[in-house]
Amino acid sequence: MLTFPQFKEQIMYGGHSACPGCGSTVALRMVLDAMGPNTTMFVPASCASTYVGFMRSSTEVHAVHCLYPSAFGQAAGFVTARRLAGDDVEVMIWGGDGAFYDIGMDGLSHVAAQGFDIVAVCNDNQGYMNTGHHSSSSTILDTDTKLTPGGMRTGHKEIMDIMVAHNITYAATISAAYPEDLKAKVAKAKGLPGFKFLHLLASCVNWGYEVEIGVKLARLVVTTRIHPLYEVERGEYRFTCLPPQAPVQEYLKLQARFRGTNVEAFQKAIDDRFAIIWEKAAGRVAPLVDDPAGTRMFLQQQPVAAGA
Ligand SMILES: Cc1ncc(C[n+]2csc(CCOP(=O)(O)OP(=O)(O)O)c2C)c(N)n1
Ligand code: SF4
Repeated sequence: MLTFPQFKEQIMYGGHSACPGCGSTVALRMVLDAMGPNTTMFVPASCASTYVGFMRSSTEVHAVHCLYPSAFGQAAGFVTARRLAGDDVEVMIWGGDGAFYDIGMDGLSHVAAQGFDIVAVCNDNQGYMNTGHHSSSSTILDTDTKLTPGGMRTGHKEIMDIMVAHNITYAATISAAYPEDLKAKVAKAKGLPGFKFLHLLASCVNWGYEVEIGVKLARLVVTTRIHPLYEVERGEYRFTCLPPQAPVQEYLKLQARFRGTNVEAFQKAIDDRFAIIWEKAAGRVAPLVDDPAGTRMFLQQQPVAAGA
């Protein structure tokens, strides 16, 4: 039998069926390690349905494979029943942007508003990837997909804002390139009561990049501020990691999906969006871990944030 000793202490095994260069599986391994062995994971239809697996599982923990619209309700029913039975169990949802932004959003809204004790992770790769890269309502401006040849003309939904508007306990953005920040947020979410939402932006080879650079792209989404790392606890926004800013072109040029992008307009859209989040956070920066990403350097460059 094949074994993968380098992963034997971890909840997710090697040898799963994701594409080489997949950013989601790198993140899932870290998320599961922080969630712990008592976790039951609900997986709406997505690439995870295959790489988590059903005939042969790639995880130590139980995974329940669900229809898109029912995943959130199934998780809510499960956590309620198990807690009533006095069981020590953590419930997590690992779904794509298809489930969170589009097809499952009604169920998501209901369980979030009702405050079920669930850690819901949106594994967002900005498109329906398992079926070959079709746009979803998380697909970012200008992206060339099979449904948007020549580039997406509209902006994406702001899922963090939508979830925060549900008055949930905790919401945070995460990236696989910042493992300490990611694990601290998962641990925090797990320890809080009620509904917790984590927004992962995960690289997918359908974006048209060289397979070696999945994690590099996960770092660039943060440094370019396309996916800034922040958290919202009971309505209060704060950045947890703010590396010095990189130009968006550093990110765009590595992916075929942005072939036709107007770089200047894209940069402006990203800067405008970041300014809105910055304003909501009122300049608050509170790293959860010891500054692995140069946040202090950023603060030195931005006197407005110092002491905020
Ligand atoms: C209601 C419904 N519509 C369509 C499908 C077919 N389908 C299976 S996986 C998938 C793509 C999933 O995309 P996403 O949720 O973004 O996750 P990803 O595969 O990108 O991780 C689709 C469209 C389905 N299973 N159920
Ligand atoms: S299609 Fe994308 S999300 Fe799916 S396994 Fe491959 S790299 Fe990962």
